[in-house]
Amino acid sequence: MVQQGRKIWFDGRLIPWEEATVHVMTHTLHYGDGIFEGIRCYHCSDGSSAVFRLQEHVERLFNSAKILQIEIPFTSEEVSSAILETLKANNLREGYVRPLAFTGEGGKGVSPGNAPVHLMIAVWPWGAYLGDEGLTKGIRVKTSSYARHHVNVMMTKSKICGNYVNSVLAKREALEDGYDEALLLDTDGYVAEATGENLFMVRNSVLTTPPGDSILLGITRDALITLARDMGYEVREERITRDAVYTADEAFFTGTAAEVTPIRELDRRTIGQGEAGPVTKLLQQEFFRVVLGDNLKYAGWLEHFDL
Ligand code: PPE
Repeated sequence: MVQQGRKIWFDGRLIPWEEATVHVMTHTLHYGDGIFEGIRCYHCSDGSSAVFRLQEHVERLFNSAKILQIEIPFTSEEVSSAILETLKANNLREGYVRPLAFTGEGGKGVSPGNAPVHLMIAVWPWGAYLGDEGLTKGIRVKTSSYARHHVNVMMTKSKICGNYVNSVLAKREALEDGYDEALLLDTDGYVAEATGENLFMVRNSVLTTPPGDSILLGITRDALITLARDMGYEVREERITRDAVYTADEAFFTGTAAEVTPIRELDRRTIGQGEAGPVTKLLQQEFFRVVLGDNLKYAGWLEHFDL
């Protein structure tokens, strides 16, 4: 259970957390036709707070809605200010932001018909997604028995609620088998992504990450590609096989929730030295400098606000 916030923004109004409820006939509850975002806000070194890449997340929210063909009844400017308003109303200096648009009551059967589209924004404190130890020492990963969606089965560029049943199945399997996270292959058998993270591997100081075919184009992935290139590393977007990861020098996951999490083992093969590798550590360090406002080169990625 998440540590709950105080207020939730629901269709334009801030209401108490406990009162933000929906009817059981909510269309999205039955068919999964909603879309969401995951955003982090950090307590910066200068004492202010900042949302990381707010504009890109809001843009992806609207693109997700476009792909699913639902109309968010607010403008992107309204959504951005509502996010900041919700953080302030909850007095949250650092934590996670979850905007979710969903179809309500009205449609019968699969078609949402004229069901209204609702939008809610919840925020809560959220520490290291894969554990503090995972963030420093690395996590153990298993290739999933479930494949990631084929590009014509689900729209993988959209954060559609229903897409995540695949993630729930894979995560449950990995945890029950004693691992921290699942790695999903695409339907051609190449490495796609994890249940909520993108993958990078490092070999001879060159970074490789799967191309944007059947994955969610992560905003953290994009940040890491930019940071790594600016630091002088070569970054390739290329298909990767699971055995290439087994023999990589280093591997790590990226995601809003997972931030930059080293992978120390995949399918009982130790990756590199079985700990966070030197390139991973450097990039992780740089990532945290950026989100905490300590690297002004990327100041444009931070939307500062004061409580
Ligand atoms: N792939 C998937 C499938 C995914 O869900 C995420 C985010 C990413 C890649 C990384 O994208 P980005 O956050 O833009 O770097 N996963 C979100 C959901 C986590 C959850 O448990 O819910 C997140 O990290 O917020």
